[in-house]
Amino acid sequence: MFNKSVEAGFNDQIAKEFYSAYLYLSMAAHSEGVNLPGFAHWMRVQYQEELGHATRLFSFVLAGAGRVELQAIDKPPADFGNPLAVMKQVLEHEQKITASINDLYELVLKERDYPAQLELQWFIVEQAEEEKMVSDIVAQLEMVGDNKPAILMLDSKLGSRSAAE
Ligand code: OFO
Repeated sequence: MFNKSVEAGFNDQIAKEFYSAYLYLSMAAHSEGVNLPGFAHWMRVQYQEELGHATRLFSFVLAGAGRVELQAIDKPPADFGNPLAVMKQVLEHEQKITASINDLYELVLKERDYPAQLELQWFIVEQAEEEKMVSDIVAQLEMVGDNKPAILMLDSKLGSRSAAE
C-alpha cells in the first residue's frame, strides 16, 4: 500500500516522463525540419523510451494498489537551435530528471518503502546511462563545431540507433 506522499511523488514522476516523451517528439519534429533525419530518428527512439518509463511507473503504482492520477503535460518548445544546442538541452533535461528521481528515492528511503526503492534503482541506473550517452554526443558535437560533413556523419550514426539501446 502506498504512503500518500510516495504515491504523489510517483504521480509527479509519471507526468515528468510523459513530458520528456513530448519534449523529444518535439525535438524529432525540429530535427526533421532542418533536414537531419538521423537526429530525428534518435529523438523518436528517445520518445519511445520515455513512454516506456512513464508506463513502467504507471504500472508500478497500479500493481501496488496505488491511485494513478494523470496530470497535464506542459507544452514543449518547438525550436531548439543547432544540433549542439539541441543535445545540450537534452542533457540539461536529463540532469533535471536525474535530480527528480534522486529526490523521489530519498523520499522512499525515508518512508521505508522497499518495493519503491527497488523500482527506482532501475531508474537510477537508466539515468546514469542516458546522461553518459548524451554527454558523449555533446562532446562529439563540440569537437566538430560547424563542420557540416562531420555533422552529417554524426547524423548518419544517430540514425542507426536501435530501439533496444
Ligand atoms: Fe530520459 O529518462 Fe526518463 O525521463
